[in-house]
Amino acid sequence: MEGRSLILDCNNKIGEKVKICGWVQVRRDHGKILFLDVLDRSGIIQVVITDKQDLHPQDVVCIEGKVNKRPENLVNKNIPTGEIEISAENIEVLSKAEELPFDMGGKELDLQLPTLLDFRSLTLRYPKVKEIFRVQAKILEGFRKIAKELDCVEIVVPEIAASSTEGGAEVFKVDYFDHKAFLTQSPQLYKQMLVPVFERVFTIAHAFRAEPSVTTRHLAVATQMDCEFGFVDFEDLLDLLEKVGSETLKYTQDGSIAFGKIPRLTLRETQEIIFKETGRDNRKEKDLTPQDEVDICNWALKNHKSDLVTITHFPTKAKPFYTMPDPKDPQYSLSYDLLFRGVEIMSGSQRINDYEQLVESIISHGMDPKNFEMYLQAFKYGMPPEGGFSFGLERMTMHLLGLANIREASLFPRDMERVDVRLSK
Ligand code: AMO
Repeated sequence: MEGRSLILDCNNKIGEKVKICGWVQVRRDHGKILFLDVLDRSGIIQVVITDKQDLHPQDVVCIEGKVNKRPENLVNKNIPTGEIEISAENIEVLSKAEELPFDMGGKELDLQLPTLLDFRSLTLRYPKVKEIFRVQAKILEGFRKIAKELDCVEIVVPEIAASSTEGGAEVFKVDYFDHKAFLTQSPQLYKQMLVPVFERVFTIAHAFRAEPSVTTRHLAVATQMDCEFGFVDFEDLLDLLEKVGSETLKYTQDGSIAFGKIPRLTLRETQEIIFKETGRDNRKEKDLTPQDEVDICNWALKNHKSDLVTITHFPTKAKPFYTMPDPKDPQYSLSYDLLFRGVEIMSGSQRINDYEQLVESIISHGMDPKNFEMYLQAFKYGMPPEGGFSFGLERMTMHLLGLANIREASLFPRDMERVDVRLSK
């Protein structure tokens, strides 16, 4: 728009004439004077209008006017433009908005989750909702930055595959011309195939999970931030995952995160601590329960001043086929999870890189090696020791911001009950 100033830049234009463009956020009528809060990508500003105007929230406007200093007693310390306002001289309406289904002018958007999601293209505009996704963008940026610093090449991988990757029933089938195919449950197989190509790769990919249950921490489509490294051993992988996890979180510049040295515990050690601390005896379970995850994170924060804790050595049987059993005790595997503030945000492992062993593992997991033909090629023709991990973007966002439900951390969440609109409608 010709001559447009960004709202935040008006701070440097006191006394000048400007043209701002944005959305009407709030309308306040005070007798003959009308106050508007107008919002653009840089910020929000108060506009003073002295003639009659038919303007409503979410109308798109361009306003020309003079930037004035506000009287001392009317300064709003809560916003960066709180010391100024614009007295409108000319108003152009670029787009009229229909009457809103709910009030978006308050300090909080007081809506139940289903309504928040039913009106997603509207509610995402609300500053506090929008802020979630600015933070999410930072997480993505931070992850990319550290992955590149670690010499990983960014790859883009397919989302339709001939076989399921993580095993289990949680896989979406798709009609692929005259054939059946699957939506990838993770970029796993492809990132591994690319290790002999680049040694180190990373990708940000969708994970399609036909999760049959409705929980506050599962989506049917999640975003995974994956790395895979060649020529690494288990200790290297632990160092790498902790580095990627903490650097990604640091990049958000959220001052509330505790970055003490990250404790590393085996699953059994973790369960032992939980037994001692709480009396709950899960020492024979093959995974941590949600409450275990909360308890061990509280323990790590209290004893190590760390919001992160690494758990290793999950039972081999409970892990996907590509996971390397621990040569010292093959019942357990060279696998790890990273927990953050009470939830698993990352999972990964050292991989089986021997072709014969991998074929055996596929069979012992009840799958057919024929369905993994191209994947197995990579191992037939020279695969170094390798491993990697995957961070869940929405889980990280959720627990960084203390959101109650993972759906709030996904722009357009998919679950059993919703594909944009409610399926039961
Ligand atoms: P896993 O299945 O543990 O491992 O997934 C890795 C991370 O992705 C996130 N995540 C999810 N987030 C929301 N909803 C879901 N349904 C969901 N599923 C997964 C979690 C989880 O920690 N291929 C392996 C990783 C590897 O070994 O490199 C994998 O997908 O944050």
